[in-house]
Amino acid sequence: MGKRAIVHVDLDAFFASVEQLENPKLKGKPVIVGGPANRGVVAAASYEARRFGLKAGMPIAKARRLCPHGIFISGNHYRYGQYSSQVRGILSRYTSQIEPLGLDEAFLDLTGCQRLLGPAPVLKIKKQIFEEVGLTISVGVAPNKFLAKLASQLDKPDGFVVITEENALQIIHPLPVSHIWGVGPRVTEELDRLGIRTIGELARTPLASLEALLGSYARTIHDFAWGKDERKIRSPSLAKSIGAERTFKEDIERKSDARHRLFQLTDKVGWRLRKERYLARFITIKIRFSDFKTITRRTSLANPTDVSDLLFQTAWSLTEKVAWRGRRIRLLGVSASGLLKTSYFEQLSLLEDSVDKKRRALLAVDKIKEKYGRESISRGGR
Ligand code: TTP
Ligand code: MG
Repeated sequence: MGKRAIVHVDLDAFFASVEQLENPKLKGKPVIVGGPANRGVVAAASYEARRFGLKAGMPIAKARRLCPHGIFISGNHYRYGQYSSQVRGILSRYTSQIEPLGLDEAFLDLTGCQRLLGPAPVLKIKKQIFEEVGLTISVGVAPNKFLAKLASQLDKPDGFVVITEENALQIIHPLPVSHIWGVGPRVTEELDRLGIRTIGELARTPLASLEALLGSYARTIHDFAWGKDERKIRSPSLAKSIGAERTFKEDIERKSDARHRLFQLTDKVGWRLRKERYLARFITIKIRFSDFKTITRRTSLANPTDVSDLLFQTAWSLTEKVAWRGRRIRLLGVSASGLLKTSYFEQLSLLEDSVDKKRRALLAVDKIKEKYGRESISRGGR
């Protein structure tokens, strides 16, 4: 594999930073997000709170003891989802090769973007996220995913670390093994028993003795310890899109007809998204005029969604911006992209209540359609 430019970005104290951003009185104060909804543990602690020894996963009761003046907030997961999509929107200006990890982290593959290899573009990403969203991120740049993720953690918060093939071992070998992705407390302890504490010590341990301890996982972390990692950026959902288009028997002239047709198309796209269990982040419209001139316009949705009406509103406002009056439309198309698995959002209860109600009603209608055929319930355009 040739030299790659992998970037890992990770928002700083994400949930806590959002709370500080939305309530300036909390700036500079120890803010802890967590509580009952998070099984009574700390989900996020601001860097001010971390000075008291607080960290994610700690029981709230213990956190209160360590930091009695802390500000404890149960948090608003729906809002965090909105910030997350806003950040992803900015990242997608740089490449479509994005692999999100959870809400606040992502890998980007910027290989081949020669001008992107220097620090300038990464600083631009940081600047845009700070200026447009208001949050700070830490960034790691390296030839592979393992090193990039490790790099982003080295200078938090608001960090920026570049690891190259040349300096990789010098940087990682003195670090404790717990810096390796996937090495948790249990493995750390087992390695410690063998006298292996640093990544350098792990690298110099023969693979066979690690295999006796860790099985097939040994090779992966041994490779990591030598700075090796061939895994690719996986952005399957971004490559994928779900769309519907229609060429009309007679070209459309009237705005109300175009609106009605677009409504039917977004209804179909919404139905397919829900069936395949995706939420869309972007919507693209396609218009072909009677002279065969074709245009497409794309925009991001306010929030990831599979609700047909919301797809329609955005698609229609895009269509209205196109100067098509006086021209006749031969074909209309809508496609949804930037797809995210619905289950992820449901698990974290990231769907706004009112939207969630609408979705549940739609899902009930979908069920009837599945059973009795798509024509059993038809929705009229307004
Ligand atoms: P992290 O990136 O692990 O943590 P962080 O962003 O709060 O802090 P930093 O990256 O600066 O070290 O997780 C991102 C968000 O995910 C975090 O703000 C809250 C949430 N989260 C949980 O809900 N439960 C958890 O156990 C963890 C680790 C995170
Ligand atoms: Mg983070």
